[in-house]
Amino acid sequence: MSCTDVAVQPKTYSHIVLGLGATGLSVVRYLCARGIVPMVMDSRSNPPGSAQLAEEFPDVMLHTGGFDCRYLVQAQQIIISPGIALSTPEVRVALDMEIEVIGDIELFARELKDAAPNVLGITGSNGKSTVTTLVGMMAEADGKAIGVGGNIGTPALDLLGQGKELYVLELSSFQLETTRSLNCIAATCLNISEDHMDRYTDLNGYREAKMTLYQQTHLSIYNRDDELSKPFEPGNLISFGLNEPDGDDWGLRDGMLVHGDSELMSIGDVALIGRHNIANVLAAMALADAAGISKDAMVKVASSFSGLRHRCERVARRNSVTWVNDSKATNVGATAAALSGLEDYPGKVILIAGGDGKGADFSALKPLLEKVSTLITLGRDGDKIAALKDGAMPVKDMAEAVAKAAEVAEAGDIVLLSPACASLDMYPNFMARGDDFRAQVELLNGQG
Ligand code: UMA
Ligand code: ADP
Repeated sequence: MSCTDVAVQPKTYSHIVLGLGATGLSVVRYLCARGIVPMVMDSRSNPPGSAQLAEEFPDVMLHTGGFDCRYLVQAQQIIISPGIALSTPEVRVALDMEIEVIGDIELFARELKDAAPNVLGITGSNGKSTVTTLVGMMAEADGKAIGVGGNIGTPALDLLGQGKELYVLELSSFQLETTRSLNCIAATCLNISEDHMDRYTDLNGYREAKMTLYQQTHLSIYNRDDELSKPFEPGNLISFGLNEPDGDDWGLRDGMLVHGDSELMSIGDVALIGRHNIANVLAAMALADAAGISKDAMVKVASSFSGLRHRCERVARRNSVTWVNDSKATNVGATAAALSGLEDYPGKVILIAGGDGKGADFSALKPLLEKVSTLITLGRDGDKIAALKDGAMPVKDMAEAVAKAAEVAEAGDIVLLSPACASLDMYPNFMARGDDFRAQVELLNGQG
């Protein structure tokens, strides 16, 4: 059915949910609980939530294999999942007819509109999940009833109705494109580097989506080491950075993490590894402080939290070779951070990279690849990365990548999976890719 073929008038639905992944299901749950029975559409022929929908909501009609304009043009509100672009032709038709198109986070924000501000918002190109987790743990350590969700995994709407006093939301640029009513206590854009260039025409379009978060907060917390993270408009601003802070800012002085003049903890006591993670801890502390979380709770968490799985995670040490899973490095900035952290590493670095590059320009990796002794590439855009270094070795899958790495690695070396690409060309998600890496490394043990 094309968008111009709207002559046949079907039953109407006031609310249409576009997309039946985790977000779509959470939206259906939210609407049905309020007595609204929506229609659901997904462009895939067998979307992941279909069995669950049929079981939980047998009365909800599901249209698969495309978006049917006959229904869309009659809706009052379309709730779109983050994986669907607003530029999708059928969505454009609805937008041109001034039908409201919003995301799940906007519904969440409207639900809280009469409450005192109780949301902390986190966006940026890299570090969002680490900072979101840190803030969640800090709040918990301070005895607060906390809901942690958004892009990190649990859809925001699923956090409602559980008596939470504070919400910490990780927000992607896709989610922010369809959100305007958040009323955050504090929000941050951690950093900006190129990502999702298959959804945006350029870095500016991507950055603009992220910057909208600053219009929805009482306090904006930016990264003074990254000019692109700074809000377009002046306002109630503070910053974090890996240098001495001014006034009420967060930073480093004499080997200590500090807030203005007040010392918090020694850099050496931070359990996370890498300079980028010191920036993450400072950002988390700034957010936590804005929500009234005690400094004791912040320091306790920063001294003990050693990181999430699949982010520079050491998965094995075998014959004195260290194997590191950084499968969550789905863009150039994240792989650059991992490689920069290894600049002074005394052994050789063997890098496994490649996957779905999402339209990225990989050239920023070239200087950092000098530290890499062997570059092993795989996946759809592996060849583009291989072209950056003489002697790169393209392989067909993770098993071959790990076998090659084991062949060249010697005692004292490090093998790093940090793909600079999404995993979707080869795996359901980055976790499956990291798990495959770990499993292949474990298989080596059986081979002596
Ligand atoms: N899709 C279709 N047709 C549809 C609907 C979706 O092809 O009709 C595709 C999308 O293009 C995408 C996949 O299905 O490839 C999943 O999209 P979705 O919108 O259904 O995703 P959800 O399952 O609802 O999960 C989303 C976030 N995913 C995306 O934004 C792609 C999850 O973030 C998030 O945890 C979840 O909502 C709860 O808020 C994941 C992610 O990859 C971790 N995010 C991107 C990233 O971090 O880089 C932005
Ligand atoms: P996100 O949720 O934004 O993807 P994560 O905390 O999951 O962020 O980390 C994703 C990847 O980015 C990992 O490879 C991690 O090592 C790297 N990373 C984490 N924080 C930063 C940072 N501040 N700057 C650059 N890279 C980072």
